[in-house]
Amino acid sequence: MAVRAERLAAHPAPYAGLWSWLTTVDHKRIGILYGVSALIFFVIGGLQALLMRLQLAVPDNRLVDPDTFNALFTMHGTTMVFLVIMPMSAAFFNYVVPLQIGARDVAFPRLNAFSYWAFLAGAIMLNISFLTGQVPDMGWFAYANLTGRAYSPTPAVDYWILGLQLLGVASMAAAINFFVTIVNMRAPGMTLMRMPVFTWMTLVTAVLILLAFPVITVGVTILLFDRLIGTNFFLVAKGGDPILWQHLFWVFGHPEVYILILPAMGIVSEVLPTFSRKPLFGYPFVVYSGIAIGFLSFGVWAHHMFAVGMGPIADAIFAVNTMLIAIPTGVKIFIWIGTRWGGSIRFTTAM
Ligand SMILES: [Cu+2]
Repeated sequence: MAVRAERLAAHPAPYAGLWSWLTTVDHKRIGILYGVSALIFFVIGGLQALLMRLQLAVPDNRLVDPDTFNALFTMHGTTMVFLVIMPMSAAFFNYVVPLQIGARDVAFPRLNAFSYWAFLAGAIMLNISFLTGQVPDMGWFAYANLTGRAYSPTPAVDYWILGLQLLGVASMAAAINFFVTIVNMRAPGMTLMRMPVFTWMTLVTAVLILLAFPVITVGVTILLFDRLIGTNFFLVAKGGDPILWQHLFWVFGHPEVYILILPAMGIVSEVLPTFSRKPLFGYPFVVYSGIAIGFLSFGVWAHHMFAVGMGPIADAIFAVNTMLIAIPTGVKIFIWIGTRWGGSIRFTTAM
């Protein structure tokens, strides 16, 4: 005890002040950092949306010029996906998952801090374009040829590319961290099918991030090569294929839809039983439907590309796969109804 007290005294007040927030590797504090950052970018993204709606409120409005509108549209989309919803999910992963599985922290606390700061660096890289006046304006899905040197000669697209690369590294590091944490660090006796549903959805989301984010990270990297060192991946005039970009973007972009919504579905599956004072109705179905959604989410990306002329067979397959996702999603909806059925529901603020 004496030795321990001496050691503690040698580190006076380790958890105070700004420096402690900048150097923290504590999962709850990193969760708070993610949450606060997400709310700040939510305000920025919301203001961008507000300007767009004001422009559209009356005919022949001249509030913003067309190029500014394109920039608002691009930055709003990218901000909401990467700088608001994903970090808001990360806030809950960090704060809640170690508590739910009885772990002292995530598996790699320093990597966790690295994820947050890489995320913030990517967010700053993207938004610093407002200061230089070269704001990305090619659409948040960045279709070729609009991203080529000929149509975007300024560094605007490069801010977007470098920002997304940093955000991709941050997300992949976080996904590895949470995958390892959930697989290896559960309390004794907590089998997979005893895990809380939010932890389950975090695990599925981590797998989706690990499979989807390498695609976009490689995609933006070869786009950077096209722009900076003259390769021809996406430029049709030089023998490249602009449709290749659409495939790379959407084979990431559609699983991303479920990377965004599965954590929220996990939260709903925790909140409803708590405030209905009943256990979750059909726990295994909630888990398996979440896994099914994750699996199917990789087979639907070309529903964003029906206009490019892939042919009736490909169009039909992607249309049918897209409709199939309605089944596990519907299972979840009915399970949420079943959870509330006959419960004594409390409408608190949290509910
Ligand atoms: Cu989609």
